[in-house]
Amino acid sequence: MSMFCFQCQETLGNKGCTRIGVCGKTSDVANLQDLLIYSLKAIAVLNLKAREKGINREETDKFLIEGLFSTVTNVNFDKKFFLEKIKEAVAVRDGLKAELRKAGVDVAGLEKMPAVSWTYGSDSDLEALAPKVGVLATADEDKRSLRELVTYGLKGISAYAFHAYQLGFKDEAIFRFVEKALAATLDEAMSVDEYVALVLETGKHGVETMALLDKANTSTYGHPEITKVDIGVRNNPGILISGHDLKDMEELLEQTAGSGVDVYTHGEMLPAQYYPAFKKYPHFAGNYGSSWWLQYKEFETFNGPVLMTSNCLVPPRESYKDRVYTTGVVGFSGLKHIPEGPDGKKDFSEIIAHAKRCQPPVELEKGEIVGGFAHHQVMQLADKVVGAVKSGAIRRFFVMAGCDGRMKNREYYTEFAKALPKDTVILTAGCAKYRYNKLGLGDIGGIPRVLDAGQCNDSYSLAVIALKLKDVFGLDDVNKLPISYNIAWYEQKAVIVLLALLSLGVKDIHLGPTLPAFLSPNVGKVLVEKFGIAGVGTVEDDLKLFLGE
Ligand code: FSO
Ligand code: SF4
Repeated sequence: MSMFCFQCQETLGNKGCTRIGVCGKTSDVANLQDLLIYSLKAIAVLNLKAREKGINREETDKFLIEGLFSTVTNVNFDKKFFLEKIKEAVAVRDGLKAELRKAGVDVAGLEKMPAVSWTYGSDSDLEALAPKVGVLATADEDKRSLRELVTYGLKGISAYAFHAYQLGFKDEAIFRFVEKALAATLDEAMSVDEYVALVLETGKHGVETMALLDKANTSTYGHPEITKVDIGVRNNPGILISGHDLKDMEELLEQTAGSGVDVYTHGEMLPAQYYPAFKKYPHFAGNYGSSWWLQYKEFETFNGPVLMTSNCLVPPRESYKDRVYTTGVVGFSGLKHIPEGPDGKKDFSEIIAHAKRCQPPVELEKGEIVGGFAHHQVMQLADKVVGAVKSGAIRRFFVMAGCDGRMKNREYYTEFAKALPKDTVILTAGCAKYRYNKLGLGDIGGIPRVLDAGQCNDSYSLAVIALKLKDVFGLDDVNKLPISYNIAWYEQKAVIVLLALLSLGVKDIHLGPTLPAFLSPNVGKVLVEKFGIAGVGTVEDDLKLFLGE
């Protein structure tokens, strides 16, 4: 075994990647990611103490969330990046120790924790330590499971907090919680029950973080509105932008204006099409292709440069590698990275010049897809929706949010969507939608049968919609609504979406295509008993179960 990672749904054999990641992450990178997390935990321990002394630096908060985000699946594969980040983390950690000493705090007690006191001389010291501080360093399988569940939730929180931060939105309480929870994963005295409580608290802060990002996105770019998105191509050369960062989207649209280059969205950037602020750009073309894992084909035929603003990056093929650019926390050795300038802005001129040398994209398909059903828009249609439910025209809603992935068993979601009775509506968010958003499932009295709220973080919108419908129908429990949850997960942002739903009291969520490998049998049992979490079965059996037939 040269590594151990089981943080995503595609982990090898649903047990763990031990030699190389199914995602393409090499073992040295996997181990260095573990060492970075270990270093961030030490910063969290010290920063909590520093806060008590009134020492509170925003750079430290940002460093923590950026570091956590960089270890999310398919974000950063670059060994050099992680070596640098770990060194920076040690410097931040030691800086905090020095400040605490200066403030009269005796750090000797904290230094008894190996995470707070280890030192290194060279890169090879880092590489020697890295394999020893990962997931398996926690021997007790239940504690390991709960610590990782919290850590993955924090990675999700950090990704969303980072996007909000880019737009100038931050919340001290979220930073503080990230530190508290990270520090708790080093606490040898914490019991299993205390960790279970921490898992729920993580979900609560997940809701707050998604609410913050929702506020950041909607107050900056307006509320998403019903939009028909072209899925064909135009005649100009184009730039394809993927990932989740709307600030990058805005800057790219601004800088490409009048250049003769069109901008297309890919994967999780599709929902950018729904924001009023972006619609004013005539060169903002449609959405090209589908979800992240098909990029090996779709980046090829796009012909022009691609900008990855967050996950999911797949190790690029040689044939198009020179056209892929990364930005933000995304990284891959050999790809060009566009950094943030000292003024906080990014310069995309190299990508624009590159696009001008390229052929226009090859057409993959023709037509339109409809989206933009985030909470604000849906609430404007509330009368119609409520009327349809009361008249029986809509029998049930199915929340099918989350992720897509490359495994064959995800065909389940397409088949499930096809098999749903015609008086049901799918509420979706995240890249999971690509399994059924082009099926032409029709509408119910003008309400489309697939309502796309946006990116995976916009699962928050679906929770808001459910809570508002609960009030409209005068119910005392969100679980009494005619809504079933059949959620697909892949990486750690989906983990925080799940924990957020649990913290809102949603029960009986079905999670697939497989249950997380990081849930030990006992932790899995707690989730089943307390929240009614279940896996997925066959389409036929699940439909009967959901529809009570
Ligand atoms: Fe998908 Fe990837 Fe948004 Fe995830 S592109 S899988 S949950 O990173 O982030 O939905
Ligand atoms: Fe394996 Fe997923 Fe970890 Fe990649 S992120 S190494 S696929 S468990």
